[in-house]
Amino acid sequence: MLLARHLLRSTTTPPPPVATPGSNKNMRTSKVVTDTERVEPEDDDNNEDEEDLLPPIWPDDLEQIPYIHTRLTVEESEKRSLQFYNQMNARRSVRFFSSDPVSRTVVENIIRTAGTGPSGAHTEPWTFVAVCDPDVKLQIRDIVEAEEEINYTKRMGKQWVADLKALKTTWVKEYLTEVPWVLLVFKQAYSTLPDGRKRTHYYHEISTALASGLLLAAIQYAGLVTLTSTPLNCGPALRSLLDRPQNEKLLLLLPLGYPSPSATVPSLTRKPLEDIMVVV
Ligand code: IYR
Repeated sequence: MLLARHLLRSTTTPPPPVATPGSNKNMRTSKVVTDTERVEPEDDDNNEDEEDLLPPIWPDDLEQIPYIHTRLTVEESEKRSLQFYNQMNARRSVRFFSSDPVSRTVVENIIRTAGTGPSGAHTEPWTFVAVCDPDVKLQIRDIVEAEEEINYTKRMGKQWVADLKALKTTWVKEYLTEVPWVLLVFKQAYSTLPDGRKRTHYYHEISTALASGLLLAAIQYAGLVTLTSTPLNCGPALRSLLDRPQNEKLLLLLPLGYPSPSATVPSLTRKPLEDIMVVV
């Protein structure tokens, strides 16, 4: 049987990640449910015991409701897609921020927008922490700068540091205490049921990354700027500072605000369409 399975696997296209029932027992393997990677169940995990199964996330008889859709004309669609592209093409990663305030309502709306992203089995495996408290921003800065200094001088290596030189990025992150808001995006690997059993959040990393893309678009659309950063090795300290639970891991840290009047950005261009699109 094992051999048959093996042969089958080697002659067919790879199966999608194996859906683990999310029981405690399977958390050993569901740890392996790392997003887009293939999952090999452990041999002794083949027989999913009925009592191991969690109730499905959604009931089998979940109601289907009409999808509300307004059809645009081709002309309108072309016009809007071009307008949206122009708006998004003006987005840049900005490293110089003004301390001008940004209303909480705007922050709530952009996070609502991020929360519209698709997610594996609609598990919505994300938490967006919006920090406006100056003390907490200072502590975030201290944590990030201390780690980034080690990153730049020891962990990243000469090639990486050389590749970043023109971008004028360093381990000093003044903007973290200047901006009105710092957003921290956490991915949730699983959730815990009231009885303590753990439910796997399928594709939690890609789902949260997709939601973060929507967050960036919403920030741009709201007339604000950000810097998409992935502070290497800062996750555990920031998670504990912000009192986030064990199932959450930091994915991104984004200062949010207005650009300072003297803000500059590196003169970079984007790949032309021909280089990023293949029509088959
Ligand atoms: N995380 C560091 C280093 C860094 C890495 C990349 I790749 C960049 O595009 C920019 C910076 C930092 O934020 O400084």
